[in-house]
Amino acid sequence: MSTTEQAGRVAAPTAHPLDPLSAEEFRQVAAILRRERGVGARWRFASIELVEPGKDALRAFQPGQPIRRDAHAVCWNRDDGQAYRAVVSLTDGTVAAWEHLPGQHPNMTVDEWHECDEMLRGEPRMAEALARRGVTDLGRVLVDVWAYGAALVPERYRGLRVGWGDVWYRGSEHGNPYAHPVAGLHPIVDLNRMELLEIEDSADSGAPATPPRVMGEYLPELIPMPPRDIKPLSVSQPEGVSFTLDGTLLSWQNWQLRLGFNYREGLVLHTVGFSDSGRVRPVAHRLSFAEMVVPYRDPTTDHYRRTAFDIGEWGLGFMTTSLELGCDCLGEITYVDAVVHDSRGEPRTIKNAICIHEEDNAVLWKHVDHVYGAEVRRARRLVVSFHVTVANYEYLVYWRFYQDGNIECEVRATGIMVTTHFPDGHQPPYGTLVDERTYAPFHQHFIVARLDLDVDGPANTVYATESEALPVSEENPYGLALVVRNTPLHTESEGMQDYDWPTQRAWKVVNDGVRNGLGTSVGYKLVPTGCFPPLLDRSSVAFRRAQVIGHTLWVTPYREDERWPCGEFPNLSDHDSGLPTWTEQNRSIENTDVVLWYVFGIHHVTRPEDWPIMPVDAVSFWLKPFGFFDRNPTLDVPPTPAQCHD
Ligand SMILES: [Cu+2]
Repeated sequence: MSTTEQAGRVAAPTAHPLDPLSAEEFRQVAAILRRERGVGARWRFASIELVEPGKDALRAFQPGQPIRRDAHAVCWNRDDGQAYRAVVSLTDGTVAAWEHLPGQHPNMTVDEWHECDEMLRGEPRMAEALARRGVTDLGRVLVDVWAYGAALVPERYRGLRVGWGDVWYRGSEHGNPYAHPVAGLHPIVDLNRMELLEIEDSADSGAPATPPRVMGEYLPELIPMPPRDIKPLSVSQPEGVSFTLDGTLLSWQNWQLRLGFNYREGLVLHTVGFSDSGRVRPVAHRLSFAEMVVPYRDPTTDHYRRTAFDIGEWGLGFMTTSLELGCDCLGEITYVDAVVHDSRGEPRTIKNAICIHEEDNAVLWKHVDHVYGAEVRRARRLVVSFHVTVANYEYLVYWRFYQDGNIECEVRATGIMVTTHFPDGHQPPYGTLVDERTYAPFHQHFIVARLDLDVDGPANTVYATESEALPVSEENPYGLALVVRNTPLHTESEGMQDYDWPTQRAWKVVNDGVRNGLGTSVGYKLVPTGCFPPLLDRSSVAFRRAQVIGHTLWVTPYREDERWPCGEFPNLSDHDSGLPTWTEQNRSIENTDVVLWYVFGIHHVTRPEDWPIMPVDAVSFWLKPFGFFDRNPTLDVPPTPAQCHD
């Protein structure tokens, strides 16, 4: 990770144990495994990431101390399909642990996605199947390989590293690659031998013989209308920005946090704290996205296998794309590069992977005194963001820090929807008509945020907080009385919580050992927005693999190795071996180091307006101080400009 722009940063970055692996460290991990474990040319690296130091070690760390560096790696041998998990000591140059993972299929890799597309476009059987549909220009074809759920893999291919492909073609050289689906054509591929096993060709599936005429383009030169008029808008901070970045340590308006990055979660926020009267009070130990599950809700031939695990199968880090000034981020931007690796273990630098900037956010607070006039403060927020492209879809992730102690996490989805054609005279039951004889299947994007909060320290309890209207009684003759009930969640089974509209249920993470000046326990409230029910049969294959989506919130006691809510290897999985398995122990979650797993996202009932490219659909949730401070922490925000104060 390295900073590419100089705005607001300190000259010599200080090394820290949470710094992501460098390009050189990726190379070393691969070299050590080649040397010590015979990881050869027929192997692939699925993942390499830093072993993050434990909480005690982190607390004890002093700048300048020697730093131990270790990495986790998962790799597999393509010849026999066997996968291994390694702990590699970079400090000692040795393999500290090497574990066989029988029956496990590591995540998909970007290399496989490209190699599979390449291989299939040169496959004579594919060329024949396409020619039968009138597609002869293979240069315009894209085969998008997807991962499978185990239950849907044909019996004869069980145990293989199989993928299945969608076939698309561009209407012209620079046309949208996802504009034209090739209906009923799905290659099944052995990704280890990188060869075609068979083609599922249901040309008789009811899809129309003549493809519809669709307008699936978005490039200015390909759309049938002139661009509308718009004037320039500039953001200028003539005196520079108000944040500093020292290595990976980011400081702004009392906030302090550390940036991390890995192949799977992408951006990770570590040790988030708020400086209160000069003392940095912990709020969160680690914030990230641990899984994203995207079941398509269309049981027809072209879609019944479509349940993507964009984090567990593909990885937000691997899919992160470079950001461009003025396009992706506007204003005074500090970019941070990220380093990931390819399946050979070679480092790959993503330039401008993370964008850090400040934004004006309208009014923070205001009052007009009828005698003395108005007093106003402008709100400013710090935004740390990154963008990922997972084949046809884009996810834009924004962590926003506010002056009042609020943290907002917003995800925007954009990109190109999966579409499918249907014959004349039919109406699609499982999607919305978006173009001539073309519909976009309904689907859902469930995102699981892993929120390792440490509110003023690790000993926290989660309370469900619910509003209740009291019945009319002698004490409440007008029926106005409203009380708020705070119920501590004692065990993991109590920690499985669902959104509840009638009680406006939310959750407070409280440190009962720390009191504010008012004498109440300090806390942070998780405000559940952007959540929705799974609407999935509990016996379905999709639900079995992603049981985490069955609740809005799960709470577990912190365990270093519990990171992936649908299991470490959702690729070709049969069931969810993460949260449902851990929580079977029904451990205590009271007055301990808790981790919250918040499930939110987008219930995507597709619209004609989402086609051919989707204007962003944004969803967010909030972490808000609740008694963390004993008064409004923004009284000291200065009036800028000066006329905001009379
Ligand atoms: Cu969607």
